[in-house]
Amino acid sequence: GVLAIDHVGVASADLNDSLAFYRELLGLVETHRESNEDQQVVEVMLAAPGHKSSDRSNETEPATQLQLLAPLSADSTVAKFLDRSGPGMHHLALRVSDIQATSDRLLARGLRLLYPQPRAGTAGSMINFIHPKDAGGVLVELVQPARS
Ligand code: MC0
Repeated sequence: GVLAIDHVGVASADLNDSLAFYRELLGLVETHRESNEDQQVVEVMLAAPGHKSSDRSNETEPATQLQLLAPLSADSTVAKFLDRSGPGMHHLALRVSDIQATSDRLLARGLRLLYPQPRAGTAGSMINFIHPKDAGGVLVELVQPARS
């Protein structure tokens, strides 16, 4: 099932501007940065100070994070989103314990997932997406974290 709200993805046309806002002005802490060639994005993860979001050693789930997304190419999904909608909220990611089991349950209900099999997400995670038209207008990402 769903363990937590993993992150909220925000599409950014300029990572430096977004970091000036969220990191410098608001004091969020950068926890991770990665280029994902498959998704054609650069992503920066930010957490509230005091949360060690990469620490999975304790019992509690890591904090919900903010994921800034900037396109790596003009034909990427995030570039297309920026062209159409401008910068802003892009997706809601739910952390699941078993992405295959959750996917099977959704597919059995007739919902569309974007990929036939999970793909590589941030920090070794496995990800898939529910089509926004089957999720009340929200692009919902399913993310199964890498085992620690
Ligand atoms: C498009 N639509 C959205 C949307 N993007 N609705 C809500 N949120 C979004 N982000 C709407 C469009 O406005 C349109 O509605 C309808 O969905 C279908 O649009 P389309 O033109 O057929 O499709 P596209 O080409 O815009 O693609 C949308 C789609 C695409 C969701 C399929 O963005 C996609 O494949 N996304 C999954 C991959 C992704 O987003 N990667 C970046 C994050 P109307 O009403 O106009 O018909 S990668 C990531 O997050 C990784 C690093 C991680 O977390 O680990």
